[in-house]
Amino acid sequence: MPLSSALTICLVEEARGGPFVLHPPPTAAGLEAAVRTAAELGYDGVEVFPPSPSAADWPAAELTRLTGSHGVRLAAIGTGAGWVRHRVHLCHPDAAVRRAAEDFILGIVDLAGGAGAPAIIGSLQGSSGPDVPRGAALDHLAAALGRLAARARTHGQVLLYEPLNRYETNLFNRQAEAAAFLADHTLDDVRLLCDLFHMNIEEEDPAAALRSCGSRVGHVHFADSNRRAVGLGHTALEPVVAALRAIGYDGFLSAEVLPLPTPLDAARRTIESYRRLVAG
Ligand code: LER
Ligand code: MN
Repeated sequence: MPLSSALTICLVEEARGGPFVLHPPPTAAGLEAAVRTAAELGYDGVEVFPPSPSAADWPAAELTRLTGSHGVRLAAIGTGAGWVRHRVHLCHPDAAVRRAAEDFILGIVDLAGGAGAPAIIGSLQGSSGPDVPRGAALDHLAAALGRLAARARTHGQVLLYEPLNRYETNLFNRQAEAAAFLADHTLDDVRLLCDLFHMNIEEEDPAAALRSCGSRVGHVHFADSNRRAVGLGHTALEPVVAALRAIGYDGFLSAEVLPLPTPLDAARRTIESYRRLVAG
């Protein structure tokens, strides 16, 4: 199977400054325009960052129809709105808040699974802190990932867990350490989301890190060193693509980048770089 390209669509008003390419209003017309843009530029898929799992907040019920009618696949659905909007996460000292985070993710797992895609756990993983030391935080994380992956499995999906850079979490910043944690806890249906922006900060050698994680790699956020579109920073992408090919990765390279200099420029620049590096 070849690699595939994807473009991020953020429907969360509170995340307007975030690293997502298209930021349409959370309406059916807004979502349709964004999906159409991705399709017209030649993307294979879209990755959606919705405000919640609820169809009351955005046109969730339209997702399958819109992707189908524009001939793009749904690459994944993000859960970060649980953090951005509600400040819940999986390592919070309060069990009720941890539960709320898990319920939010379960809703997205069901939504994504119903649409044939995996859900992403990024910022909702949280961090350890004075009230939740590292050991306890990792116990919370492992338990939640186990329950969430079991739900994803009922949809025939894996769960995507994303190590983040040190400024966003203190749980796992490097891919191989996260892969070892998943293996130690026999979390076999949890795959790594390898974000090349975070990896540029944390890894000694991003390509080597990908090679060491092998089949644990489940999704890739395709970003340059400065979190701009690939081609607008200084990450060496050729070795990264070679590493993904070497491990047999056949998923998405999904552009989770800042919409700079404009959303359309970032989308165009990404697909040009993708064609040069992957398809060319
Ligand atoms: C989410 O995919 C991510 O990479 C985090 O940095 C949250 O923005
Ligand atoms: Mn990411």
